[in-house]
Parts: sequence; structure tokens; C-alpha cells
Amino acid sequence: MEFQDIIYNKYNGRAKVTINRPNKLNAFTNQTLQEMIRALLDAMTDKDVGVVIITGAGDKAFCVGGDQSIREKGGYAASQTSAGGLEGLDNLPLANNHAYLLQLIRTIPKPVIAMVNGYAIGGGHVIHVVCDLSYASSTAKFGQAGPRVGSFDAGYGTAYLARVVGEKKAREIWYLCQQYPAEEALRMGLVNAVFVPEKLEEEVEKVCDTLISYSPTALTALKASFNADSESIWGIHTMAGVALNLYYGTDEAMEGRNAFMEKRKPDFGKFRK
Ligand code: 2NE
Repeated sequence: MEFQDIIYNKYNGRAKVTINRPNKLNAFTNQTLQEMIRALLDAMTDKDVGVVIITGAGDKAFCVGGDQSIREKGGYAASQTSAGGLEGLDNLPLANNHAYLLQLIRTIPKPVIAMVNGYAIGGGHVIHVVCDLSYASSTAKFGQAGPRVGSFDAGYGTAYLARVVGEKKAREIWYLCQQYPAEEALRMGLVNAVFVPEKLEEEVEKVCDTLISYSPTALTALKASFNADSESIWGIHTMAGVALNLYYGTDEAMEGRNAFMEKRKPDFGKFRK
């Protein structure tokens, strides 16, 4: 399989998806998301794959969400689907591709591990949140950026996050847009363990060995049962996606995006109703 924005490799029962845009802190475009979806569909249907790992290239970022440099009024620029993309999905808004990716991570009947090697911010943070397990480098930083940059990722980003860290913490994460170091993420139950950067991959490989040695059907049934209780959040997520696509057409949302790109403080005051 040919890809432009990700590296996809399979070995010893693992399928590994590495977001490969390190010079953009692994921010995603439609192309990136479609490639991730294609890779995960392959991992889902390959019976030699028992566990999936998602990570980012380089030592700075796991993923920092949508690529703000291609965001315009109305949303992110459509990708010209090239090798690795999903033909026919290139005209879908980025928020929809992101939503399908999140739902696929939940649906794939095998454990999906986020190996968080740096910043996990915005839509990149939500990718790790929906993974079955998250392991972080001690240098990783976690957080949401929406209200600061004119965006929101409600549904899995909010209601599901609240199940993971509790309502108060989830609201704080979204309302204040702070960045949380890995050790704090561990304390709030946002990640399963933290390792020094040199050990992260080795430790994740050990977890994979364990998972692969266990009954795949038992793991599949367990994953489905954990999902069942939170499945209605997919409905909230798709509804919020409709709102997000409308919001992206407003001057208020553009003020957030433009302020970030121009490295200035946003002026949202005039939009308060
Ligand atoms: C990621 C973060 C916290 C890093 O901060 P810092 O201070 O370490 O670095 P800096 O200088 O802000 O960023 C380094 C370079 O990366 C670019 C920056 O523009 C900067 O470029 P240069 O000045 O060196 O040329 N960069 C960072 N994030 C980027 C991004 N997302 N897209 C394009 N370029 C990016 C800090 O940079 C930050 O807060 N970034 C913004 C994160 C963000 O806004 N993410 C999108 C949220 S919306 C979203 O993800 C989404 C969704 O949730 C649902 C559907 C669709 C989209």
C-alpha cells in the first residue's frame, strides 16, 4: 500500500500507523486522515494482525490536530486525493473524516494502542482518547485547543473524555485549553503508563506481546462490551460535527484560526451575544 502522510507497517502481529508530518508536528489534513482510515481498514481485516499501534513521527509530537495552515473560512481545504487517500472521500469535510477515523478506532475488533511520543493536542488528543490504551513518553503533553483557535470536537472529545477523566477535569481541559504534562495525564487516568522516551517503544512492544499471546475472541468481546455503554456518544459526535462544519463558516471561528497563525491573541469579545 502506498502512502504519502503516514508510514504503515505490519510485523509480528502488529499493525503500526505512524503519522508522518513531523515538520507540521504531525497535524493532519484530509489526506492524512483518509490514509489512516485505509490503513486501519487493512489492519481490521488482516487476520495476522492482533494489535494496532498509532504514533507520530519524530520526537516532538504524536499529533496536534487539524493543519491550521490549510484551514479557510468554511473549513479545511479539500485534499487532492493522491496515492494512499480514499477516492470519493476527498470532498468530505475534514471533521467528517476525523469522526470516521475515531469511530473506526473504536470499531476495529482488536486493541488499538496510542503510543504518545510528544504533543497530543486538539483533534490529535481526541485520537489518543478513543484508543483502547495510551502509553506516553515523559516528554508528552496533552490538551485541547478548540476555544483558543476557533474549533471544538464535541462527542468523543467531550462526553467520552469525561468518562475517562471525570466531568470537572474534562470541562477544565476544554474550557482552559492548558497543556498537561505526561505525569499529570497519568494521575488523571488519561494514560495507562509513562516511560522515558528511550523506553517508550520497548515498553509498548511488551504490551503488544502480552496482548498477542491472549485469546483474540476474548479481547474482541471485551472491547465490544466496553464500547456498548458509550456507543450513543457516536450520535452526539456526528451531531456536533454538523455544528462544527457550520461554525467553521463564521468570522468567530476564523478569528481563532487567524490569531493562531498570526501568533497573536484572539479577539473574541465582539462575538459575545
Ligand atoms: C501544538 C502547540 C501546543 C505547540 O506549541 P509550541 O509553543 O511548542 O510551538 P508553536 O510555536 O506553537 O508551533 C510550532 C510550529 O508548529 C506549527 C506552528 O504554527 C509553528 O509553526 P512555525 O511558526 O514554526 O512555522 N503548528 C502547531 N500546531 C499546528 C497545527 N495544528 N497546524 C499547523 N501548524 C501547526 C501549539 O502550536 C498549538 O496549540 N497548536 C494549535 C493546535 C490546533 O489548533 N489544532 C487544531 C485544533 S482543531 C482540530 O484538531 C480538529 C478537530 O478537533 C476536529 C475536527 C477537525 C479539526
